[in-house]
Amino acid sequence: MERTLTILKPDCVKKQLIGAVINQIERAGFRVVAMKKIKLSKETAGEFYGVHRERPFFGELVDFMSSGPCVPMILEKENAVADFRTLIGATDPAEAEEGTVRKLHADSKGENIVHGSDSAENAAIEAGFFFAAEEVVRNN
Ligand code: IDP
Repeated sequence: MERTLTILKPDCVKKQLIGAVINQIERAGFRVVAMKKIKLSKETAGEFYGVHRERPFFGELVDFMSSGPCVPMILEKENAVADFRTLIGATDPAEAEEGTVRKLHADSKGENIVHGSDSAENAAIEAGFFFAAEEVVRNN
């Protein structure tokens, strides 16, 4: 079993797609082992995306990620990191495969509905960013 960290981004919450996206995630075989709804400050959003600090879109990304509540979750599945990135599709919805979460719901490369960790190592770091050990509970 592997874990990945996702965030249902503020556009997902604003569009009232929390349920629809979690449904797609669960139907794809992922188990939700941790979940909460929070509103990130600009500072916290900048910290989470610190790796992109020098990129031209960093300010836009921080403004967007702190624009409203989001829903971080830890998901568990065999091959969770790679399978989740397949499920959500390319960063830019225009380039995402048909049927992927971003192709179905995202408006732009910036406002693209979901985050998905890019490695198991980063998944563990990102999980620790949002969740304390006692908030992570397997279904059975
Ligand atoms: P990923 O989320 O598909 O792994 P990354 O390249 O790691 O994509 O970028 C992180 C996030 O930064 C993206 O999901 C998106 O919200 C935002 N982002 C990436 N590239 C751009 C861009 O060119 N313009 C605006 N926002 C961007």
